[in-house]
Amino acid sequence: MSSSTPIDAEEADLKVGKAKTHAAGLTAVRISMATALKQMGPVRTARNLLRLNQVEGFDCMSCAWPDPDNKHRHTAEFCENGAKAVSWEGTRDTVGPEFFAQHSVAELNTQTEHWLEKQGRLTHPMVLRPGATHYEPIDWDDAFRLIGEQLNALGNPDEALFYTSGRASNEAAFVYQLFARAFGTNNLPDCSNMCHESTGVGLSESIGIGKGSVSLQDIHEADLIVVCGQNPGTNHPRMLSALEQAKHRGARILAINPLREAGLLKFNNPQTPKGMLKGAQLADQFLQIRSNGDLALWQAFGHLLLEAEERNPGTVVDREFVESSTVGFEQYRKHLGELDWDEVLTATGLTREEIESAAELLATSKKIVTCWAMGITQHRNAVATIKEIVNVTLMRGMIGVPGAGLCPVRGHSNVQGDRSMGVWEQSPDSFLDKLRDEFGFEPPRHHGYDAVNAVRALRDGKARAFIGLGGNFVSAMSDTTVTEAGMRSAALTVQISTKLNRSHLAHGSTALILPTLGRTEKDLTGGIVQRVTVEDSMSAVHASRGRSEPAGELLRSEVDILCGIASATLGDRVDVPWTEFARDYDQIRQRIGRVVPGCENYAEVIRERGGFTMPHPPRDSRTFPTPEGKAVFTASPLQVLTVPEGRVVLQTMRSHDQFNTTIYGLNDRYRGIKSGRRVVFISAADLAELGFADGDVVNLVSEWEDGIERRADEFRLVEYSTPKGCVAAYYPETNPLIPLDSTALDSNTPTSKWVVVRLERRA
Ligand SMILES: Nc1nc2c(c(=O)[nH]1)N[C@H]1C(S)=C(S)[C@@H](COP(=O)(O)OP(=O)(O)OC[C@H]3O[C@@H](n4cnc5c(=O)[nH]c(N)nc54)[C@H](O)[C@@H]3O)O[C@H]1N2
Ligand SMILES: Nc1nc2c(c(=O)[nH]1)N[C@H]1C(S)=C(S)[C@@H](COP(=O)(O)OP(=O)(O)OC[C@H]3O[C@@H](n4cnc5c(=O)[nH]c(N)nc54)[C@H](O)[C@@H]3O)O[C@H]1N2
Ligand SMILES: [Mo]
Repeated sequence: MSSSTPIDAEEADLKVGKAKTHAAGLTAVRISMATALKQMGPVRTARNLLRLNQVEGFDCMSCAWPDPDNKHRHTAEFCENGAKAVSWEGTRDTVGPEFFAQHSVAELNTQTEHWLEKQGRLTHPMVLRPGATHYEPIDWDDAFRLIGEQLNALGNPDEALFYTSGRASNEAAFVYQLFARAFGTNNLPDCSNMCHESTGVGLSESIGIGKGSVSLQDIHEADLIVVCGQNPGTNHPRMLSALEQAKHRGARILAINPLREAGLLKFNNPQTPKGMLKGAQLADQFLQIRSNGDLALWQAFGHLLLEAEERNPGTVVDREFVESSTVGFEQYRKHLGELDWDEVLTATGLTREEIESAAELLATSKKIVTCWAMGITQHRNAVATIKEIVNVTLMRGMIGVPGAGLCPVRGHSNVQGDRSMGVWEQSPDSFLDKLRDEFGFEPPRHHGYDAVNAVRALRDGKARAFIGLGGNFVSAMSDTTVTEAGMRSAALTVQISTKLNRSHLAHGSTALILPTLGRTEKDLTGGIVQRVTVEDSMSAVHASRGRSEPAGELLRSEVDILCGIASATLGDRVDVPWTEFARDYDQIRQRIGRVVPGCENYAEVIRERGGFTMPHPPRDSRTFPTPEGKAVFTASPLQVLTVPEGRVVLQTMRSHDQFNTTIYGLNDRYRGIKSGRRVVFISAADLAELGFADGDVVNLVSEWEDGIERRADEFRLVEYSTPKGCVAAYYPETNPLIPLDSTALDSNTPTSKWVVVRLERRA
């Protein structure tokens, strides 16, 4: 199977330089300002960048890292990549009816993701009628009516899919899931299914709640911060300020990653004169682990900590906590009593000494925070790995005490909030009961489709309509060929978007593009200044209000659009005041306050205090809402994934110049790549063994148990420091290689960090 992703002409100028050993610094400031000025002009730049992450400003959409308190907040509380996200949204270029009249869908399909988004902001609702070659303008009301007719014509409500990308506000998310359930389905796949789902599953099982247990204050108090499977220098640059402050206090950092990411090594903080001059050395120890070695590593940590406890009883295991608040410790201890070191060393590619010295850090530190992201969650055994991290955390009693805890670092700025609001294909009955009591209808109880199952349903003709609240499902999902074909077989696809992307072009028989306001823009729906609310990675909820002029007069807010669709579809089938909701979001917040656990008096609290932190029993009171009422030690078998002869394992990741499928530019500064994205980072040892050289161009062929060969063509090999057998390339170009069925056990997340490939010499 092959998918011909268009190739950017600029790729011809691809240049490979040396990888950097430190992150940020003056270059970052220069780049943020230059991008901002080019895209937005001076007035919008000043207005937007200075309001970023300030009290009464808007929440940066580039990641879910929390805002610092006033003591730690800078006047310019943004990073290079936040500035890029804001500038990208604030561009003065627009894409309207003339553009679509000029370019057919077929022609647009030959363009890259980078080109498509670069054309500017979508300004008009557009429709593509069955058999048409071009999108044409449509009135909002006609668009809503058309969608309503098509949804109501489906055989049953479960033929509709309601996808959410994690940028949607709490208000939009709440209205959206309410609409889907009133319509009659729990089909609410979201980007979380491709992202931190493994975290949610693993943490729910072991601590009873799927969210991280730390606040930013804990990071400021920790004496050991573990950063595992995460590239904060690019994806959460504001986290580097917190790490830098931690280092100044004398905290230590342990980094675990196959790549020596610049942001893990050293940071020159552009926000402080001290940082500018000296730069902070970040990782005290760096474990350059093989892909997927983390389960073995954390088992080895557990094993070594238990041994240390035996040598000096009472010094490593927090016995009081283990006895009073956990179950399963004895079983865990027995399980890890015997450890096959050969397996551990094979899986991790590390030496025993390296592992022992890291374990020593874990044994002797008093307050430990462990952070992780996609390098952990997007693996076959991701859930087991996360539970293993929890085992070590529980053993040391590092949860629910200041300065310690579990810190999954979320991606999209409101992905966590969307879940809290009920965007979940498996919402529990307790939530659905509340929804029923509040709105007087019976929500469906059977679980809906997650992202992977949504594609399967499209492929198998079980789903026929797709609504996307933001995002770019077609490019973000695995197995691009299957996903695209599935979308094309739908009767209806609707995308609520800010910019043009592939999901508008791989469309159903009838397709609509509904242009919406972004986070930075003034929302005057209903004639009043509206605010929305969001929840960050550390469960802090706060208000966000955009100030800049909308990119077009016809743009509507997400809430307004969703209420329009809901009202046109459901008429008076349910007793929900859609029109009032859209006129005043406080009305939605009042309902959130009555339905969503932990959000009591939501409207008032937001109005009066601007924000609050959601309850988290393990963090707040060391109580664990599991069926056992205690935190759970788990024993997982040690599986070591192996790679067949002559093959390598590919991890698919982000460059410094992208936000998921949004490609800002073709550089990856920290990794030394200029003007190109079709590169594969590979070790010198693999190059030698496979008979290739740096600079060779290859096709990637993925091999999977279904016998189908999936391909992505024309990638330049770049010699790089990565463990032997483990290569890396950017997503979304590599998504055609990931089989739809290759997912994490229990969470069904595509295994984006583990794809077995063969390199094929180009003739
Ligand atoms: N600027 C910018 N910011 C973003 C995003 C963006 O695209 N651009 N995306 C947002 C989103 S949605 C998300 S989810 C986050 C993603 O944030 P990250 O998780 O940092 O994103 P990735 O680029 O996927 O990086 C994965 C990291 O894990 C490492 N890794 C890969 N495999 C393994 C492994 O087996 N073990 C270990 N220990 N490490 C491994 C990789 O080398 C890489 O450093 O960032 C968010 N913020
Ligand atoms: N191979 C591989 N695949 C992956 C990953 C990986 O690491 N490797 N990572 C996965 C992860 S972690 C994630 S989260 C997903 C991301 O999947 P998505 O969230 O679906 O994708 P994005 O690229 O963030 O979506 C970009 C589009 O969102 C729209 N948009 C931007 N801002 C707004 C807004 O304010 N409102 C609305 N309505 N629309 C807006 C724009 O039209 C833009 O084109 O991808 C996943 N896919
Ligand atoms: Mo994500």
